[in-house]
Amino acid sequence: MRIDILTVLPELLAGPLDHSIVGRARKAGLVEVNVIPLRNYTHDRWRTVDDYAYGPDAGMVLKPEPIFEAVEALQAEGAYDEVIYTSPDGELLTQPLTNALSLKGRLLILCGHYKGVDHRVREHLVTREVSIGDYVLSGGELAAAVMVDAITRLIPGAIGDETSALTDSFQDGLLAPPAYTRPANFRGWGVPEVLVSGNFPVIAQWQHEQALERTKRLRPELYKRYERGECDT
Ligand code: 6GU
Repeated sequence: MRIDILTVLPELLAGPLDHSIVGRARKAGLVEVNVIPLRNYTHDRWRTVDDYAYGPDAGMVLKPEPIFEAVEALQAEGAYDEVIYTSPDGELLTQPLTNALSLKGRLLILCGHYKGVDHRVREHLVTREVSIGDYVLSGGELAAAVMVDAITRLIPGAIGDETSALTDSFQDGLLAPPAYTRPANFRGWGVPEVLVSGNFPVIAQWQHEQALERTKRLRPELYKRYERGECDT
């Protein structure tokens, strides 16, 4: 899988994509992630990527020319399955959407910035707009890092224990059960008896009950969807 990220702030993406599961998956060749500076596709001496918005509102808007030039140059190396624009207007990033994106071969993420991007980019280049939650970020870079992380961990081999991505919260529409490690007694606080029993079917049953209880209590709307069988991961 290949994910290209087109951005005016490549520095913001250096840290999160170089470590842990994403860093290792990149080194192992499971995913290719390229951070591409939008300014590489400008031709003036100031490397201008934005301009004043038409109309009365203050603020700068990303110009269409460098974005079209960049995307078209990149597309010449191979077509994208999706050209994603990060925006609070977009479809919410959920586990089902993440699962679907992880099955694609080639993605481009265009990071939104300032007051936004010239609308012709969204109409004629972008195939999908994605938001990571109902709040406003200063730019799409952190959202792009979130997307790449959520997608990469689903790629077979990215996580040491092959099955552990399947037991994530949300993967079955439920929150994850509590986890414990040693010591069995820490400051007088114990570990649930069942977990130290070694009886795996009983442990699995307990974990499922815990997942149900936690989801019902902490995320009632998620629980209702689960009960109705609506979790379409
Ligand atoms: Cl993807 N971009 C921006 N700028 N703000 C957001 C977002 C994305 N998702 C939530 N807020």
